[in-house]
Amino acid sequence: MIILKIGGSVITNKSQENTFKKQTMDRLSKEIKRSGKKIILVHGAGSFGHITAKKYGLQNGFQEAEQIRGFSLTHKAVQKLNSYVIESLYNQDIPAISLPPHSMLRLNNHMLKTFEFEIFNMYLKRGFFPVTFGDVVLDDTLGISICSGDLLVLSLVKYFKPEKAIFVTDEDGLYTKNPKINSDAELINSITENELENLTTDADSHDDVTEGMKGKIDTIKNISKCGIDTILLNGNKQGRLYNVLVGEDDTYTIVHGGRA
Ligand code: IP8
Repeated sequence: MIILKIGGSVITNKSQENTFKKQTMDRLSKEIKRSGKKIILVHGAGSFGHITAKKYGLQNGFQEAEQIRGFSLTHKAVQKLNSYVIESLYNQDIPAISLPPHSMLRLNNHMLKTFEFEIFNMYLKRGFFPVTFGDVVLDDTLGISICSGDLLVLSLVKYFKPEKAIFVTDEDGLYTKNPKINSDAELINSITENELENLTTDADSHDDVTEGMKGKIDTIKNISKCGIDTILLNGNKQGRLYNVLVGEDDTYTIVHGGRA
């Protein structure tokens, strides 16, 4: 089984609120279908969640009554994006089922407290294609908070020990420097968890409330510590997701899981 995250930067236009990149998602759905792989899919929020979450300061926990409205509005937005993703999968005859985090997990000071992992297992066993996503959630200390897709991936990896974790992003993989602002940045084809420690990242957060690239590297380090390989690939390039799903060669970065 594979844990697959499709980043919000791939399936939404991050600079324009609530814009879904349907063509890109439809192509990725086809590549998923063609691979025939058993997958748990996680997707990010992109411009359907981050802008409202930031406006209402949801990442900092409950501070004022107006945030309750912000929480609902943010959930409504990410749920809408999720419905578009699910529809795209259905159109490829993939039996997608939506598992919204707000109703099945709780955080405690941004860290995972409870998560009904077994529901994923039960749906998988019955032949469904579980889909979850970055969402607003309850937090025992902060009252309310955000659960990023990356935290979901890490938690699912720890529980399910999949054959690999895949991050579909809008870059070819990991670079020696942030490629969006450094023209001499070089793509890293293969790297170990130890070597990741030395990788510096310039912030590239757009309006992310969930830390952007720095957070992603921390997540990948933790996935590696579980002994699982992580692959980062460019979802805007046709066929790359399919090739990685079925284990064929292409352009990407592989982060080798450290065998403890
Ligand atoms: O896009 C963030 O999830 P991410 C979720 O995976 C919200 O970081 C609600 C902003």
